[in-house]
Amino acid sequence: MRTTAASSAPGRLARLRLLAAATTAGAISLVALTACGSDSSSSGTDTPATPSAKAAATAAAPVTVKDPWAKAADSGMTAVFGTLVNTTDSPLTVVSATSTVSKKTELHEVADVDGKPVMRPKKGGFVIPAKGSHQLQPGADHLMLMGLAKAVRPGDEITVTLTLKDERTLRFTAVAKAFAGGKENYRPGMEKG
Ligand SMILES: [Cu+2]
Repeated sequence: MRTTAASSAPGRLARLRLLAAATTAGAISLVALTACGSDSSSSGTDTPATPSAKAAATAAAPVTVKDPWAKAADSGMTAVFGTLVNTTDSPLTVVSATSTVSKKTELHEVADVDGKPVMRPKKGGFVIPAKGSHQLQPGADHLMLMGLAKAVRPGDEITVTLTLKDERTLRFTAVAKAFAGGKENYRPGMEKG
């Protein structure tokens, strides 16, 4: 794979253009996310993270993440996207996540609530079908990084750890890029506190 990268500069340029086009398209869908899950944050259903108790059983998960990326953000929260690929003959479920830059990381979905797209925690987690994949993308399922410890700049590398239902874990790195349309309107004042 890596050997062709240096030899095809024109091809690379074309890919960059494609990427730019895709980003623009994605931006449009994200603009619609105006009511980002703020209604569910006060329900008290969040389970406290207690990963250390079971750390001894941790093993590498048979999952890879294709094309991971993060949205650059100055503060507050941001999202990580990519394609989760399951290499096994059984379905696998991602039940939780952590990142190196956020206090909290949630598995989010975008649901239609009264005709409006709304972000909220995904009940049951992300299910990756046997020998299949599950896509995380703007406007759909994504990893929500909440309570950023610092600004995420384009080019920054964010390490994300996913935990499966069977307690196996997967760590991957997402590189941040500017994503113009990704202003997620968690209403000011409701999130900080
Ligand atoms: Cu979200």
